Amino acid sequence: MVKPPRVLTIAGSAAGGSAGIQGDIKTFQELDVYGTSVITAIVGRHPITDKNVHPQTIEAIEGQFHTVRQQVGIDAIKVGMLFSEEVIERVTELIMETGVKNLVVDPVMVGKLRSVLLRDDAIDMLRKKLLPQAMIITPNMPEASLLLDGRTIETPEDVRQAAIDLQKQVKTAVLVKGGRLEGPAKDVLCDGTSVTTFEAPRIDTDHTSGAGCSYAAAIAAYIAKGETLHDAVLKAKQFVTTAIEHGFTYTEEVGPTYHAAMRRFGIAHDIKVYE
Ligand code: PXL
Repeated sequence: MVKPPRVLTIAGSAAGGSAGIQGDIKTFQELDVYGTSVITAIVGRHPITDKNVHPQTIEAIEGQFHTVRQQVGIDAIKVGMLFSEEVIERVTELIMETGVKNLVVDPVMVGKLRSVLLRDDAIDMLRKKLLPQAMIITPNMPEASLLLDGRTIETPEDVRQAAIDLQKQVKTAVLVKGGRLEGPAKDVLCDGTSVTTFEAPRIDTDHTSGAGCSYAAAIAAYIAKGETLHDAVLKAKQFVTTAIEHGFTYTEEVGPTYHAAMRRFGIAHDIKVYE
């Protein structure tokens, strides 16, 4: 009997199917792990303010969490959108009760379509309560900047220094994603003993919606499958770079990455890895 490792995503529902719960579950399926979910909020289309974000009640979140624990069990967890202080606090307690150490936290704050995914007043709670519990956190450049009190992060050197300084602050491994750099997409992993850069070529596309979610989901999937943190990041970067390479759109808008790309076409680009 085949029993794939179990990976739980705790995140928002992204109706468009590219990001959040939907993007994570597609990623899990592609990587042959058993995906489960706790939906923290339901996000509609193009909200400029947070009016189109519908947070779920603590009761609804607890109910989903208990279902997953009792019916399935958990080998690894990926956390995405949490939205409020209250949800961060309760979700952190629920995670700690499980004793699961394979915890990937994507500190999502603002989506590509400018939806507010985390209230401003919740950043401190995230930083103090949840992030120190993680095995790895995966901020993009704007998120790393917010976590480092608004510091400017523009160059590859800034990205590297941000990874080092954030690791010292939260005392957990940090992957700062350089997707907004000019030139190659250099992501820097700092685990407290070494600093490693994972570099992919820049892909000329607008269709990257959900890339950050899928990257973190893929890291969680590979960790659940027994990979080291370093190899999980490398393989997840191969997965997401390939998904971006084959990104597409059905409309005039920013479109999704193609979650099935690596399975259908193989790895699109070599990832350079160096200290
Ligand atoms: O890509 C960030 C993100 C995460 N989670 C949810 C989202 C988005 C972007 O729109 O909607 C639920």
